[in-house]
Amino acid sequence: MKLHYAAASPFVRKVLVVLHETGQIDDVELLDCAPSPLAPDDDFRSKNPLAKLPTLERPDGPSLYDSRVICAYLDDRAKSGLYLAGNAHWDTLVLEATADGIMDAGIQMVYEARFRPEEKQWPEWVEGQWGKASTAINTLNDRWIEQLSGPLNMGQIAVASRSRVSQRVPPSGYNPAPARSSK
Ligand SMILES: N[C@@H](CCC(=O)N[C@@H](CS)C(=O)NCC(=O)O)C(=O)O
Repeated sequence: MKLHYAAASPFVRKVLVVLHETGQIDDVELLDCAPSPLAPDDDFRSKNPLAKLPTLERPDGPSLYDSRVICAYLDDRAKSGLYLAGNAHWDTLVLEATADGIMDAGIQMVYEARFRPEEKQWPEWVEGQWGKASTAINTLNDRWIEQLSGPLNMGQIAVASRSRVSQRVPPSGYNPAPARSSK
């Protein structure tokens, strides 16, 4: 398999952690990639019409894209049970979606500064993204802290993968609740 990746991408980091944790890292060739939302590469777009990382090429089927799809595929391929069963399954999915949402908000803020001309940047919109990220981080503290301990699951991997985003983006009015110990 071939993974289109960039080391700085938090979505790619999720996939890399799953590859390592499930013993599949040697099954994947890493292809360095730097997609731009303004100038997507045609060859890359033929593998993923959204031209986003991560994208996984498989020898036995069409490419997979979106980190959640790739992680679920790798979990199934290795039968590793990272998505848990019963009610815990839904908790894991919501936890992953919450962490992904924090990453999405972080990426939007990075792209606003990186790709939009300075005179067109919109501070209120950036504040709105910060609102999403900080509310979701507070929710991790308030609602999900118990799920962050115990045997490894996909929600934990997603939360761990997002942490660098919230460290990289300069906070503006960002005031999360202090982190609680997870026992
Ligand atoms: N929901 C997607 C988000 C992926 C994403 O936003 N990737 C960024 C890199 S961190 C990207 O490829 N951006 C290029 C673009 O937006 O055109 C996932 O979970 O894989």
